[in-house]
Amino acid sequence: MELEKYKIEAHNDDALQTHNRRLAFVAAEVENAEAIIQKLVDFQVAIPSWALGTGGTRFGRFSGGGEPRNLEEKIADIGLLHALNKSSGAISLHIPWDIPENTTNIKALAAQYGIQFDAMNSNTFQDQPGQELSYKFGSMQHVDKAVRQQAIDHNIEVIKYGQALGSNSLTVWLSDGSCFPGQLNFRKAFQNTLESLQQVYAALPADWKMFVEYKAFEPNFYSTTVGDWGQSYLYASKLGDQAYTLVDLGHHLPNANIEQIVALLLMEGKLGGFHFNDSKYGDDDLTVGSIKPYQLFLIFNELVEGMDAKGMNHATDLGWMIDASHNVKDPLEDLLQSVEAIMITYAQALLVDRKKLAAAQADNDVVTAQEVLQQAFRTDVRALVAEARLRSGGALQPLALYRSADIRAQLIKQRGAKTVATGL
Ligand code: PSV
Ligand code: MN
Ligand code: MN
Repeated sequence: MELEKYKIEAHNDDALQTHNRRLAFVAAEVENAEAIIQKLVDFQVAIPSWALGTGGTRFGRFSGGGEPRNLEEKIADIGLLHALNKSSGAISLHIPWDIPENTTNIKALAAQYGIQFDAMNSNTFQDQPGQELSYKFGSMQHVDKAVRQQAIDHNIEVIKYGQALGSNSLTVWLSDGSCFPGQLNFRKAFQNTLESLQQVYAALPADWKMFVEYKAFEPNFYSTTVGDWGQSYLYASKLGDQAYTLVDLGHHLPNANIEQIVALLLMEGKLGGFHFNDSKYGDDDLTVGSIKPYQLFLIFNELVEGMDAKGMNHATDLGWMIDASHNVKDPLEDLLQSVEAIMITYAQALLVDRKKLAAAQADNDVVTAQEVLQQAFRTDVRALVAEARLRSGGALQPLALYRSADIRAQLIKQRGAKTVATGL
């Protein structure tokens, strides 16, 4: 379904007076409101195809109604999000969950909604029906060369789909590892993985990037062969200039200092992409900003500082994506909340008084350094984010409009009350 333009306009007319009052207040408070609004207009966050259905856990899945039943409907859902917030203009596909039957038609459909194809994701963590060899004991790390070759071939096939759709990056997340001590020779597993990744890297088009995503544990619970940023950095460095580390916020051991990891990877020119989510315990994939908003701010603070130091373009030089999905919320509402949290936090990071912070650091003035950061974090920038949406043709209050327009009810009417999106 599509959200008619007049509904957005009517919603904005109703909300405009209150919005203008809030905007005037924050614009008077901050120095660079116009520049921040423009940066927010430019910033786009890709939506993963697998976040549009209820995620579930290994204990169960409670399907929601009106979930997209195929790739076309997933694109339509992201089209809805993008119409509402104008910041979700890209989709990230997972193959084989999202195999396009006809890439030309799919590309044209996405273009109708103003949606581009973000990073392509390969899947060698599940066995597919009819698959010749099993990934039970890993894919690129496997002791059997034939299994490794199957994983390599799959990744090259994913690149081909991506080329046909106009994507320009491949994210490789491997669940490879071991569940028990002694199961695996760590060095051989690393070497096999490196050699396999090198084969895929050799097939990468010249204008593509390859993202090596790490994760501390799950589904393997003793060791993971790309388990942390050090290992990912090692692979990416050995692979070459087109390979980068991808940071998924949920993939660290508890209390990891993710902002420091981000700062150093950026310094080394090896940070490639980001998967946003939030978590309390492990890879919980909860709504961005729902559990640790200050940590998210500290990460964005490093991103802005590190990218500016290198003269990087915030909007285009890193891959920004949400990687979250779970059991209890309407997935589209969850994604609207996640994008909003990202935009708010990005705006707050842009507010940080960098000169004052650098001076405080040079003086070992710990108190002022904290004051500078928290001054930005505690500023209510929601009106700046809303203004960026308004200028781009989106809705002032996307979530409120989603509810008042009864979008989920219409999706259920179209697609049925018991639908299961393909994916996790
Ligand atoms: C793994 O936990 C992960 O974060 C990777 O990005 C996967 O591709 C994605 O989730 C979906 O399973
Ligand atoms: Mn991820
Ligand atoms: Mn994950």
